[in-house]
Amino acid sequence: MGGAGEEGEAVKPGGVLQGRYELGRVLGHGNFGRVHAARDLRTGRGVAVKVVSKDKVVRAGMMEQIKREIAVMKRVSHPNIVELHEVMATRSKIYLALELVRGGELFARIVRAGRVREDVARRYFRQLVSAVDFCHARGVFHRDLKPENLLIDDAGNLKVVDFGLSALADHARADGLLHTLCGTPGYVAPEVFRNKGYDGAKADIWSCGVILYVLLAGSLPFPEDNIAAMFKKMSRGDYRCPPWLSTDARRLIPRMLDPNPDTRITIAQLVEMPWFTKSSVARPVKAATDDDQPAEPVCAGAAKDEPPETLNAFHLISLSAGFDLSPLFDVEGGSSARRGQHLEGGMRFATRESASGVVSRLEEVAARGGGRMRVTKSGARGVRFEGAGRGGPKGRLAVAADIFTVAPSVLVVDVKKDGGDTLEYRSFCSDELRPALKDIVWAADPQPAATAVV
Ligand code: PIT
Repeated sequence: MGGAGEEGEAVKPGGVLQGRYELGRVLGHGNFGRVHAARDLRTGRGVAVKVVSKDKVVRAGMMEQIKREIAVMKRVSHPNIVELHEVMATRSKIYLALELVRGGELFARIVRAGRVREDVARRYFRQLVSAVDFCHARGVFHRDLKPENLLIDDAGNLKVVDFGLSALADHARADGLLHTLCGTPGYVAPEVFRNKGYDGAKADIWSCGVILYVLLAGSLPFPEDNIAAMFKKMSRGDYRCPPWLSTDARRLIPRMLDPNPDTRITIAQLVEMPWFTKSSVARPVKAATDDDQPAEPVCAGAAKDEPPETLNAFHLISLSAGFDLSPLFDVEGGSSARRGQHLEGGMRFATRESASGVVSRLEEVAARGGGRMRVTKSGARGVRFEGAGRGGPKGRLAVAADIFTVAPSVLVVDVKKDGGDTLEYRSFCSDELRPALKDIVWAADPQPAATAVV
């Protein structure tokens, strides 16, 4: 939404506008003013009111822009676009009474969840494309599409807001192209940066491609720490897809993030792509054939399998080598962890095995010693076992393994010495425990270059 503006006069929660709208909490900041939740006193209906300071708009020379925003919003009435109910004005303010969307920004959801499951992303993305297509058909180009400008309502439907930077087709110059440099770095198409005119529809499709990538990957394809470097990467299509993206997503994203607007996918083509058309009902797994090989460019880092269901834990874990996840935790052994070794007297690993599978594996290890060890505690939260004999001078070796769920199908198992001699424990770990657990340890891909998330 950007462009926050403080109000000079008392338009405050609890106040009543024009005897009609009782203002509530601030929902966010639009261009030139705040957006409040409000109640229409005549109908009792909830609305959102964007309060714009005329003074600020005039000072910024943006009166035309506000007028355009209003004109555009009147033109576009669509279930996935925030509706403009009414415009009011006083000497110093303009008020836009808008459809109330209570669920907040899609951006906040991505930040909270890390990323979004493909089926959920597909639903949002279809609604986004429906809204964008509708706008384009009416000669409206949004030009600032990004997750901050996509709201989610109580029913989980997406609503596009902020047409403050939008353009109408009639603003194109004689070359048929738009020339204003606008938008948000990270989401703006490379041809907009080039400043030689651009097709507003193609530029919006690029932004939708970035949004799709962000939804599925949880990060920007072209991080924006340095605009020049970012532009170079955008122009070369230099980005990578994380390993969990499906093959269909890997085929679609490069068609949207095509640096050449002339060859970039159109909405008509996009809605025919398998990722877009896929039904949400699970289909039987089909054996791979040669026909499955992509004809078009596929996003680098391709995985052959469907993505795992789990969210960001996979990403975190994939960045940690096999057995030692200690960089993810701030408990004991920090210094040895930083040296990339096992925890002092402990080891930790991630697994996609079920808790009961981990427990029986640990019980097997304990049983292997031919009665040398006995299990003293066993349950879904972990296992403890110890030497059956008297043990050495430091007592019986005891090992405790705690099991934590970090995501729906990812466990972290934390193995510690719970008694006995450290050297004996270490050799038990390296000679018996580690080899026995090797095949259930969820390890980073053996070819990190192919799966790195840039
Ligand atoms: C909400 C809820 C809602 C509307 C908005 C935000 C509107 C935001 C907005 C509207 C604009 C604009 C910038 C932001 O230029 O129902 O959280 O016209």
